[in-house]
Parts: sequence; structure tokens; C-alpha cells
Amino acid sequence: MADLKEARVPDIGGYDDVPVIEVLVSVGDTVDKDQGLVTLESDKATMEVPSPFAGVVKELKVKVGDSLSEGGVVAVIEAAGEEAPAKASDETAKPEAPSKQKSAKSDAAKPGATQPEAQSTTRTAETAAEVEPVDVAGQRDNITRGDVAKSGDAVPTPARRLDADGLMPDKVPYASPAVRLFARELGVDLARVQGSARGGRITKEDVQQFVKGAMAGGGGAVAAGGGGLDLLPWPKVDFSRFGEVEVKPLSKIKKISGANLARNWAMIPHVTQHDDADVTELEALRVALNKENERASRDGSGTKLTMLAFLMKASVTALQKFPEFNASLDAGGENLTLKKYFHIGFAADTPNGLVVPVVRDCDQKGVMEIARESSELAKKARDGKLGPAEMSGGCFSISSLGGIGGTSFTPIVNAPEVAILGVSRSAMKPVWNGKEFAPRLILPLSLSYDHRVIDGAAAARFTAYLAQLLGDMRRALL
Ligand code: CAO
Repeated sequence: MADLKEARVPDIGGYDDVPVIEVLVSVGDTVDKDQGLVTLESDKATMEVPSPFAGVVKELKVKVGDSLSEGGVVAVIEAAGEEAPAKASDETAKPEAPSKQKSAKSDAAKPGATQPEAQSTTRTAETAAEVEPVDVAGQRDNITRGDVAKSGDAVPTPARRLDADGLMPDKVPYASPAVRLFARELGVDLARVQGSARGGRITKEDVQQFVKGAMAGGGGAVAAGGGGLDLLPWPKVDFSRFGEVEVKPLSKIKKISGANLARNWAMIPHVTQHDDADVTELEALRVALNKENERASRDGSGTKLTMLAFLMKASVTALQKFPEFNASLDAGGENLTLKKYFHIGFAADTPNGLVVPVVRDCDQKGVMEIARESSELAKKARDGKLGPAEMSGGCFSISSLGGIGGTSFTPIVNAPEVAILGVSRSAMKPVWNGKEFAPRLILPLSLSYDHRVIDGAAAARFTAYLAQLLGDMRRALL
């Protein structure tokens, strides 16, 4: 018969009604003993509530935003393997060592709850594990909370002393609450970070290296200069104090692209070079070709030649002339990988957020084929049907807001690429031709680049060349 047990909050040093900020498991998950179930965060500390036994999560009793105190039920777990002695309930099976034994309480707020008195909590050396909670407010709060790691054990386990970072063995991923908090602030999924400390524990430096490595194309080498980000915690504001609010979770795409954008913005020294391209003739050609195609396809279903397709083709020619733009910097910041292929990504706005599909081998394709492929990919993106392969391998990206408006903007480099072209709305402008002002269709270009790789002069040359190409695409044949 299934052995259903309640996983309860152990002694957390006297804290009461601590908000749940993270639920680390789902119903149906198989958990190891001591694997974190939820993360609690008070104004002073973050701490994980581990599962007191291995098994399968049958029911979650809390969600993010709920509050828990000692004894509060976190989950119902169908325990697996060797379990507590017969008849021993979870509570009665708790090791007796802690002198500050409390009975299970409801999750509801306790009237008259006082400040933590964790210092008075005593344990024997055999069962206690002394750790310091993370002090998010800037000071260490000298509270012991070793019980968090073991008090839910169905049967007493051999002594285990945790180290000062507050790590808890057997957790997946294996990191202290301080590191978890740090990773959350950076939007890093700890499951993807390789721990370098004893037993595979993930340190703050590992998280920093992961961010740097991901930015520079994978790998975990130490980036030149080091230093890392030393950011203040994100401000926590109860906006409802100021007026009515509604909380809306970000879409999955927004969360993923947001984490990437934040990393790229923080880690890459961006500079944006602005220039104008005279696309008067190109636009006339595009319109004429589209009319021809429309007539040829009779039903009007032929491929529409877009300005984006011309921009992609012209970018390939510029990348061929300036190879360091078709490159990626390694994680150590020492070597540039120059690519001999030309896969161009373009930012596509979808109802769920920004994605960057990639058209492969644009050097081997005509503008018409690039237009057809990019419009198919854009449709797939909008329908949420893009596969990961269709968004990988890009060398250079284009973010075109020309269909919407604007005169210039600063696109964020799509690491591990080293440059991105932003395109704003073309407009008819008076341009001096030596004799008079003539009306010309001017397309604003904004090239953001990684200044570690590309010098300002090279960026100015690249952008000017691109503008020249768009002014006369015959140059692409040279
Ligand atoms: N200047 C003036 N008009 C432009 C233009 C430009 N630079 N680029 C496109 N247009 C016009 C087109 O001519 C077309 O007009 P018609 O409907 O009259 O023919 C209209 O804008 C729509 O253009 P399009 O269908 O060719 O689409 P597009 O090539 O502009 O864009 C795509 C395709 C996928 C890039 C676009 O749908 C998109 O998602 N854009 C947003 C990208 C984005 O969000 N970037 C920001 C990323 S950073 O946050």
C-alpha cells in the first residue's frame, strides 16, 4: 500500500510565516531525500525546505506567495525504499536531539509571533548541522538552521555537518541559498551550471562563469579580467500600497529572451553606429519586382520581396568584406572564431515575445529565396512553431522595426555574435546632390557591436559599406 507522508517545515530558527518564493518540484516528481521542495525567503534569509524522505510528490500543499512556519505541510510524498520504523509518524520519527522541539502548526499566521530566537536552539554534534542563512539585507544573521537539512528524516541518519555556505548534500542542483538567490537575479537556470566546488557544489563564481561562457559561445573558461557583476538586489516594492495593480506572469519566451538580453547587455560593451542608406532605387526595384511577381503568380500568392531580404543579402556581402563581424569571441576573451558560413538571424515579433529565426547559407541564396524563407520562418515564429534548430547557428542578426516606425534605436548584440543591425523606418528626405536638394528615400541603420572585438573605425566602415550596397546593390556583384 502506498506510504503517504507529509513533508513538513522543520525548525527554521524561529521564523514564522515566511513567504514561499519558489516551488522547486511538481506533482509526480521523484525526489531524493534532502532535495529541496520549496524556497522560503524572509527579509533576512533564504532557505530551502528539503524533503525528509525520498519518494514521489503526490500533492503540493503550497504555492508561490503562501507563507510557512515550522511544522507547516509543504507536500504529501509517497515515500520510497527503507522508511521509518513501523508506526512512526513523520512527526514522532523526528530525531529527538533538538531541544527546541515544536509540534506541527498550521500554515496560518501565529498570533503574537515574536522575533526569531534561533540562537537559543541547541543540537547535539551528532545531529546538528550549523549553517548561516543568507543575509540578503547585507548583514549575516547568526542563526543556526541545520534542522532544515535533516529534521524531516524519517529515521535518524548518520551525522552530517554542513559547511559555512549553507550547502545541503544531495540537493539537486547543489547550491547554497545565496547562490540560488544570485542565480535567480541573473535569470540563470542552475540545472545548467556545472559546480566546481567539493562534491559538485555550485558557487557564485560558477554562476558568473556560466553567464560569461554563455555570452561568449559556451565553455566555462575564466574570462579575462574577471570581476563579475556586483549588483544590488532587485528592489522589492509592494505596489498595491500605491494603487490597484494586477500581476501577470511573463511568457516563457519573454523569460528566456529576457535572461539572454540581460546577460548580453550586462556583459558586452555595446556601441551603436548610426548611418543612413539611400534606398530610393532599391525600393523602386523591390516594388517593381513585387508587381511582376504578383502578375506572374496570377492569384497574387507569389513570394513578396521584402526590404529585410535585401538587408540580409547586403549584410552577407559586408560580412565577407569585414570577416571579424562574422565571428564569435571565446569564453576566455582571447580568441575569435571566424565563420566561413553566413547564417543570418532576424528578430521576429510574436504574440509571446521576441524570437530570432535564422536563414542558413544566405551567401548561396538569392534575395527571392531569402525572402521566401524568412517569411515562412516569421509565420512559424508567430504561430509558435519554430524549432530550436531554426533559431540556432546565426552569425549576425538584423532587427527591423521599419514596418512599425522610429528613426533609430540600440539593438542588443545577440551573443555569441558580435554585431547586430537595427533598421528603422525609411522616409523621404531632401538630400543635397551637389546642385540641389533632391527627394531621396533614406533608410536609417543602427549597428550595435561588441567593442571588445570591433573597433569604432571598423564599425563605421562596415556600416558605410552596407549603406553603399543598399544604395546600389550592383556593388554586391563586385
Ligand atoms: N521602412 C519603411 N517601411 C518598411 C520598412 C522600412 N525599413 N520595412 C518594412 N516596411 C514596410 C513594408 O514595405 C511593408 O509595407 P506594405 O505592407 O505596404 O508592403 C510593411 O512595412 C510590413 O513589412 P513586411 O511585411 O515586409 O515585414 P518586415 O520585413 O518589415 O518585417 C519581420 C518582418 C519578421 C522582421 C517583422 O514582422 C517583425 O517581427 N518586426 C519586428 C522585429 C522586432 O521586434 N525587432 C526588435 C527586436 S529588439 O527588441
